[in-house]
Amino acid sequence: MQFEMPSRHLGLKHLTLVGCLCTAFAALYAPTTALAKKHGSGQSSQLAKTVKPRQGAKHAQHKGTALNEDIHVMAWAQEAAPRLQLDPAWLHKTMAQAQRLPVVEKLVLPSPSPVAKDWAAYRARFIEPTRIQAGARFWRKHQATLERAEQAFGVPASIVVGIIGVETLYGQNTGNFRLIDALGTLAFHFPDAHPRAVERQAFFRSELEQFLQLSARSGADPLSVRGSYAGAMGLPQFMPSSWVKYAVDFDGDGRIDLFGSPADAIGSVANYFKAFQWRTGMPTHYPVSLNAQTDMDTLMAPDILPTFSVASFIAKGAGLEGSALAHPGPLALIELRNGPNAPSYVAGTENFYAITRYNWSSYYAMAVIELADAVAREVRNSP
Ligand SMILES: [Ca+2]
Repeated sequence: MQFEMPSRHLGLKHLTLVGCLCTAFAALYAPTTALAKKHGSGQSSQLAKTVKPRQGAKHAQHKGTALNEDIHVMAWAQEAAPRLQLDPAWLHKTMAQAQRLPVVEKLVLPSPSPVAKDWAAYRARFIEPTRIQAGARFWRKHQATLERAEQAFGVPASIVVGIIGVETLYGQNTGNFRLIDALGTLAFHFPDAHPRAVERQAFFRSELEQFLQLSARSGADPLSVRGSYAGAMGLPQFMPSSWVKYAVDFDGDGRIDLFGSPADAIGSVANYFKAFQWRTGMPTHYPVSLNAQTDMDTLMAPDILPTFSVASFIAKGAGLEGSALAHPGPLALIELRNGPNAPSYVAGTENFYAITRYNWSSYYAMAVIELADAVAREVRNSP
């Protein structure tokens, strides 16, 4: 899932949602690259030894050519094995079976004919009965785990449910690209036509390396792991670097399995937000009213980065009411465009910003929040 959307403070022109929706949204919003997940080392984590494909899941065979036809790949493997402390024979054997996939190279490029951003159209994809019902089932089934995660990490159950729903429809769409092919392609053949090709290729090279280390450490077969075309894995669509840094064993079975353990996925999403400074009890956003005198240039300049105190927000002509007037932290004026119609605006808090650390898009964040609310209502109203 990707689009061309602003994230000015990050210097990104194009944003990407990682996951199952990539293909669906490639048509609607220009696809690019970019993943919200940051690099890092940290706790020891591992891939499940056996990654079982979802029953009945179809693994489309993506057509490609042998990745190691490129001499750079084997030269890299030579250099990388000692640096990554990987068995050279294992690394060579693994990379010899990796495929360069032209479809992946296409998917990371911005659309040649971008469609105007349209929050209403975007929203309609996620806030709909099938996803809300699936979310309510997930919530009821995992209620005790969600409550435990809320206690442990301070992140509301609804937000965790919203994320897993937007990312993979509660595990129904976790992606069918072999990780080794997706990451191998982007690590060595990231399309030059992309405006940030050099930087993105380096990012994916690092993700590939972390994926290989993760596989080797846990004894998992790297050729059996599948995910999005951009290399995101499991129910929460974690990139390898996020898996290494933020994934947790939340069902206590001694391993981290973001594919087969909803509990590990729930704990890992909550831990991710805790790491990105989720503020327990703080709303994500408030309604805001604007008028002809509102100083839009100043208010829009920091984009989604919360910058303005309540007093400063109001002084610049952005009206707030009720509990928003007592909000303790900085706010951002969030603009959601509606195609040819007038944009929608909200006042985003630090927690709105935290959701955009999962995926650098205010449209994504708003979809997560609204799905979270819709599922919470459904669970309340028909327990
Ligand atoms: Ca586990």
